[in-house]
Amino acid sequence: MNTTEISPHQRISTLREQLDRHNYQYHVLDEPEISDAEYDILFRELQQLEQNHPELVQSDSPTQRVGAAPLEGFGSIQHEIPMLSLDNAFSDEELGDFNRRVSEGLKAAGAIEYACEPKLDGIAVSLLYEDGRLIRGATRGDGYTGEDITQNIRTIPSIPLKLRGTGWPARLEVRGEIYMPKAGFEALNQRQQAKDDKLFANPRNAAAGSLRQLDSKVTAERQLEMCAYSAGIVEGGSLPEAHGAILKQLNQWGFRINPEMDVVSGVEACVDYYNKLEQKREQLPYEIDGIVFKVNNLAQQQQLGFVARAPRWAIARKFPAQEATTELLDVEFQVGRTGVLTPVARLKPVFVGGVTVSNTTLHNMDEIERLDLRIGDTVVVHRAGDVIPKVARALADKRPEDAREIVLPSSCPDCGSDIEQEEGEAAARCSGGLYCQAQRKEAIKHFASRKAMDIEGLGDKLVEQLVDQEQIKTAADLFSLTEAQLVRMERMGPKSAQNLLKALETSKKTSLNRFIFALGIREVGEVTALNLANYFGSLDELRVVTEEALIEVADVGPIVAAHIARFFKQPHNLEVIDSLIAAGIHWEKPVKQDASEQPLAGQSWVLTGTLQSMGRNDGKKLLQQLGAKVAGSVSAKTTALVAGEKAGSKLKKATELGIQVLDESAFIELLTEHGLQP
Ligand code: 9MJ
Repeated sequence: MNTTEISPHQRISTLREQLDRHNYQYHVLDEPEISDAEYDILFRELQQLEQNHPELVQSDSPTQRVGAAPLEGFGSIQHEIPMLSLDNAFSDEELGDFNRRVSEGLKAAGAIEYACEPKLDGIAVSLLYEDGRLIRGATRGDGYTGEDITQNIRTIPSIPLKLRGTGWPARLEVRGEIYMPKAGFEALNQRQQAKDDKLFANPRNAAAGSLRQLDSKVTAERQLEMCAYSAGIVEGGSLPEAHGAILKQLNQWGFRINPEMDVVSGVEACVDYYNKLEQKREQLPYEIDGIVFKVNNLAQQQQLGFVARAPRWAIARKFPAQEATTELLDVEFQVGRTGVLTPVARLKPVFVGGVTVSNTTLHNMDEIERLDLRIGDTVVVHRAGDVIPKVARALADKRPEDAREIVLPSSCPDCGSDIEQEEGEAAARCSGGLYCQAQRKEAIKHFASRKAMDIEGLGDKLVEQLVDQEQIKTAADLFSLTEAQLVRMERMGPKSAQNLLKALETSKKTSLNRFIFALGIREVGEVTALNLANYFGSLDELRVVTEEALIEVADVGPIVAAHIARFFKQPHNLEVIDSLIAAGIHWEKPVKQDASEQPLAGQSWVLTGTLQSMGRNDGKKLLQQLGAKVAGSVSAKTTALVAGEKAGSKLKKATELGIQVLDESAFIELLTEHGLQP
């Protein structure tokens, strides 16, 4: 058809349809079909046409999501059907009690079917659609009366202004949670900081603050999402008979539903679901504070009914709180393998994130300054998932009069040597080297660790005792230990002593890269150790190497080269190495490999999204082992992109630039081809 034949009215209608569909693909299905730039071109064309033909503007046009004139205040709205809250369960037992009450209430002998959904930490809302058009949006409020936030709701791209498809009831109330994804929250706080504006404490507060704007143009600038989780009013039509099926139907009508939603049978499966999501929690792009379990069958829901203000057919199994307050009792300085002093917070024991925390690292003095910490402060401790708990902030208004400043010691708390701090470095170090017993202990622990010499049964406590009692001074002394010496140590019987001696013997057969890593040279991790082993092929070559030669090795820059060269110049290091070799440590000669011969030499790779079989960092190390450089962002120089689940903008950019993209299985195939495994 000739374009001149298309009327503005027709073109506007086509553009609206296209934009609505792309909006749905992007915000509801997470499956964009076009780039942001292409979307913007269509959007601008529609905007221009509507400007030229104001009579054709409609309130549900995609251009109308930018916000309307500010309000004086919010009107209030009575919920025709109250918006109830959920009962909580704080343990598997309490979840079991809930399941028992449900079974008894239903007089059911078999397993109950439950719909499981992550519990989003946001603001509950109600959206009313009449004849498929959004006519009203309200907050939950106290469950009976909420605030009219229609103008703000209309700016949220994952909320349909008109329903998609067909078959919706003439009056339909959709309920769900409005939340701010973690990325949007970080970006918002960065913008706030740049403007010297107040920061939001968490995504929930940011979402609430953004929704409570009288000026909806402000709301429009915030990255809010809405996820539907139930229906309220249903008139002039009907919905499916099960909760899971209702959500799928809502999804088809244009609502985002949680992709993790699942329907399972029986309470054990609910516990499994909870555990699985707890593991996944940190990787989710939004914050959740538990799992909601709902009896799936609607007839059963009706049979169970309500108690007080919560349904009997649903429960929120809460994750352990990730934050708790406690007192900072003291700060001690620990000396690490390379002499770095690490301040460690001694805390009044506090239960957080499912464990009791009584001490945690403060990393360095810069961190203490950033947190403005004093001994005696009340602090907020944060522990998420399996990560190390950290002091998130101090509560300034709770600081006692006698709070003490935290000062870096001027001499090593272990050996008394001077403490030095290099210009521009956050870390302070003990200058004692291997004279310092603390450094020696850490060096031996590192030598014995799993990724180094892998000496089974030689735990940290035992190393500490052996050094404290002067049974060993260096790693080489480990190999002349006797059963008689070992059985004198705490918790060491003849059997464990014999096992340890056996493990020491077994560890003597190793590989050059493990041995280099075990030496504990500053900045030489596993990957660098492997690159060094492959490049030089023998320890003798490495011992006499110059800094210039070292720089040729993949992954080695001038600073690392200087550390390596310095290490091999120190007589006592060479003595220890000689004793280790004399004790019988040996390896097969690696095939000497030029850096340029590595399979991915000269290539630049990027990793994005979530990988199931390994962490992103592991993936990075494996790529480096194959000789690739691993970059943080996609550019024209990128050779290939590994895209895990939920890959976002990097994947989009790589596709736009025509860069090779590998999914997880293709990546694993590549690794296996080169003899590596995740
Ligand atoms: C949240 N917050 O994610 C409910 N919720 O159902 C989910 N909240 C809910 N369901 C009935 N997924 C009342 C509240």
